[in-house]
Amino acid sequence: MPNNLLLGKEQLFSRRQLLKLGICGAGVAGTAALWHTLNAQSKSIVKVPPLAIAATSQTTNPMQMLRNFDYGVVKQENGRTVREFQLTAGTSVIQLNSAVSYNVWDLNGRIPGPTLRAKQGERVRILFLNKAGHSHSLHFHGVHPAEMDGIRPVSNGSAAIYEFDAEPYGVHLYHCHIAPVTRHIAKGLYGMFIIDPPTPRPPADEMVLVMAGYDVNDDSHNEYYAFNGLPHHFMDNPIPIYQNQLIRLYVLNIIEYDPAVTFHLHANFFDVYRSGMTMTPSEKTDVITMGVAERHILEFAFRYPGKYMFHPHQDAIAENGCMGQFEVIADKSSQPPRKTS
Ligand SMILES: [Cu+2]
Repeated sequence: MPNNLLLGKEQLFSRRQLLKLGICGAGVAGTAALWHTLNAQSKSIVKVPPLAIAATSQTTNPMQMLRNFDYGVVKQENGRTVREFQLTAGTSVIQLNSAVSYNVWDLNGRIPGPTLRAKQGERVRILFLNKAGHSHSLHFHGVHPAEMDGIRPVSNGSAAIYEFDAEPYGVHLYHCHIAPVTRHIAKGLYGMFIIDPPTPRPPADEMVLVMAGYDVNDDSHNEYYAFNGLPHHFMDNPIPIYQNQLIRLYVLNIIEYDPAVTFHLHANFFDVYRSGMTMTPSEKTDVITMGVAERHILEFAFRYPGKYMFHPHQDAIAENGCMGQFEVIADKSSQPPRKTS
């Protein structure tokens, strides 16, 4: 078990260090490669409409982040699959609307941070480099030893390595855990961490929706809210999906300052897989309450073409940016999925 080793950035990202860590090697083999192949095959039978990604800042591009998963670099070490990720904290300015810009902390130049994805039982290694000006850290939800808990500050210009086994499967998250934690999270240092189950879930059009808030005047209240980083983006740019296609939403509520929000889907009901930690749904509903850091898998298919909204049912939160819509495209050849009929 390596320590939570603090390294200078030159050391961490020098070729020698990368070689030592094995990043430069190829080494993708065995079950991990097979898992990728099977994933690719199952995705090929999922109907995903062509996506027009609107030009926004690199830091906040909700549509691009929607179906974007970071599988890291896979290799074999001592007979085990190790999945390595690199996360760099930085600073940037985002444009919340035509009049309001906001200074944020980002991870790999984006808010939310990358959606990291591993398979249960793999070894996960995260190389964290802090270039964001203040001390930060990465705390992962899941099961791991105390020294990997990510509460130790990583000073500006320094790096740390977090390493642990990916368990249990589910929809988890990671975030900075440096005080005041509320502020460090609200300024952008968070992302989703998906651990896939040993037996893959059925093929679906998979998407990530992260609900977050922005306190732009430092009064400990949010003035703006967003899905995937940018207020109102999915209202102005509806998410295209196909009629009768199974949709799998990975939804995270990381809205600080508000104790809880709901997630509501118009004209439909969804199956709930609480924390993504079951293979069978626990309930079917059209509105679910989510406390801070709660996250679930929600599955549904739309029977009828058209535009359908989704948003927290606290309307003030929705009206201040946490609101979007699906555009269901007619597909006469499709049949309703068995589970939503
Ligand atoms: Cu921080």
